[in-house]
Amino acid sequence: MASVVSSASHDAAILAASAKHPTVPQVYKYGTAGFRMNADLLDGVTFRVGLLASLRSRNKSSTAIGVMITASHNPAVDNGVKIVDPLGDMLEQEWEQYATALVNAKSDEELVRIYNKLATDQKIDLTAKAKVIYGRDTRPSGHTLVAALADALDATNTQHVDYKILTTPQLHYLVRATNTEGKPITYGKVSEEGYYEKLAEAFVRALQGRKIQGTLQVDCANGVGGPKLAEFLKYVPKDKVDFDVKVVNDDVLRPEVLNLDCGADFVKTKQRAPPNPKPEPGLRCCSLDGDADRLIYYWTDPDTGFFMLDGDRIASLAAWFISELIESAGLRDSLNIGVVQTAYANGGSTNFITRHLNIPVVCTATGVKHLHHVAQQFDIGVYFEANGHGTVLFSADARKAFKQAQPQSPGQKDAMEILASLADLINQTVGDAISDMLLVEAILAHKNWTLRDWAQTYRDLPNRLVRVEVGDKDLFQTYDSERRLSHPEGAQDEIDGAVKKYSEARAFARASGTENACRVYAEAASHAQANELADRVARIVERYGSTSQ
Ligand code: 16G
Ligand code: MG
Repeated sequence: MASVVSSASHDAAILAASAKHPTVPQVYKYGTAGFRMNADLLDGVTFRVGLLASLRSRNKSSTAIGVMITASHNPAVDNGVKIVDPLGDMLEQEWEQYATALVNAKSDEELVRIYNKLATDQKIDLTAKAKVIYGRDTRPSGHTLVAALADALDATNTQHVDYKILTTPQLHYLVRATNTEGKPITYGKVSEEGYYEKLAEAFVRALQGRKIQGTLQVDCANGVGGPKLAEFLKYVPKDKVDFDVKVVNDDVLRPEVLNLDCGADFVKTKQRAPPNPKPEPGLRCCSLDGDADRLIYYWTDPDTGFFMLDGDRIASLAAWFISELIESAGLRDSLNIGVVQTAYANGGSTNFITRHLNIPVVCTATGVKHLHHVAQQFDIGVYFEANGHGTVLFSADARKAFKQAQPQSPGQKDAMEILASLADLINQTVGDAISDMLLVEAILAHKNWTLRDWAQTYRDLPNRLVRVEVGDKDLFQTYDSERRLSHPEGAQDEIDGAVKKYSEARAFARASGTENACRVYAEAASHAQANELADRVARIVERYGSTSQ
């Protein structure tokens, strides 16, 4: 009750600003990637996200909160808005429902009521300082959405900084850098330039003079990754590193070509290289997605066609390289390492990591936030989704050990120095395609490997992913990290029955978190078996999806 007077003016300011940013009536949900939909629906949504971000900042001792405007790999007409917490990770899950409640308020008055109730329930002092920083991808709709966000921040007396066009991981970096500025352990300079400097410097250290073999062709999905990668490359010292990068699909002037027949999502879901420009056979290639937080490698071959190295392959490579370094550094007994995957991870990768590398694998539900939190429980937590989103997290103990342990031999010293450089090179807040790409390039250089050498480390099990239309996807409820269905009753028994008919087989069905459909994944010893199993399970899902309506 202390701030009745100021809260009255606060209410009036929000009401006035909100009147300029109405929402289109429909049910909104803060999903795995925040709010994401056709950009025409997002003006009022973004305004309300701004209100929540200011509350979140006040709830978190006035630390800076991030807001990213992007729809990643979605078509150009879509956009999205999501909130970044003070350490650069995704918004705490409990707050997702508050975002959903604010955005679904049916009138400006109800909006103000929900806003104030949230402040009271969370004991938030609305007169405390608040700070929000934000960025957007290259979508033209980002302009007006940013203006809606700024209106909410002004109405709530929130200090704000517009970083304009950024990759999603750059915004995450800036949030953490802002909140650690002046602290004993800082994350980096609070600027886009600081991000490039940190990465370039760590890349040089990680390479330890090793040569990068041949050209790397990077498809940037005609998104924000193009200009940002070009900018980053200016920071790589030519006298120290010969990094020959050919940037393609970097047209950000024609918005309609964003993610069109190119980018990491295209390559992963279509299982082929982007048609333009056609990669030269044998050339080392990779693709980023529209906001540069996913990475997929591949090459084409006149005889064998196309070979893809996805998030599972990157996780295996990183876990292998880092665990070897931990061994060489003599830190095996003091630091634990683990890999986090989702049910979509190819069984071939899981077997390789657990049986060959002897590294534990934990499976979580789909969505980066789930993987991130589990990875934080290890000293070194490697997490990747098969779609190419992921990173490696290093605990404070691990960083200390890399810097302070006394090396007993030149080999140990080298290993510790590489580990320390990787902890700077790899984005600690979220999956970052540019940073992950530098990690892969550094590992390949150390091992003197081509993509073919990397691909030979294990064999993927043939697999198939199918999208199944159902009346109501929410009928499908899962447990065991989305690997089994608890509802509709009976469906899981039938899936189990189907799986038993095939060798080395596994299958699961889950409701999508981003669209009204179910997804079915199946893998088995041969392509024919995987396809057949996927079809059978899809039919089971279809049947349960329609009879239960
Ligand atoms: C979102 C998630 C991604 C996940 C995908 C699954 C984040 C930032 N993004 O794009 O990690 O793989 O959803 O989509 O968490 P689905 O639920 O439709 O299969
Ligand atoms: Mg993305």
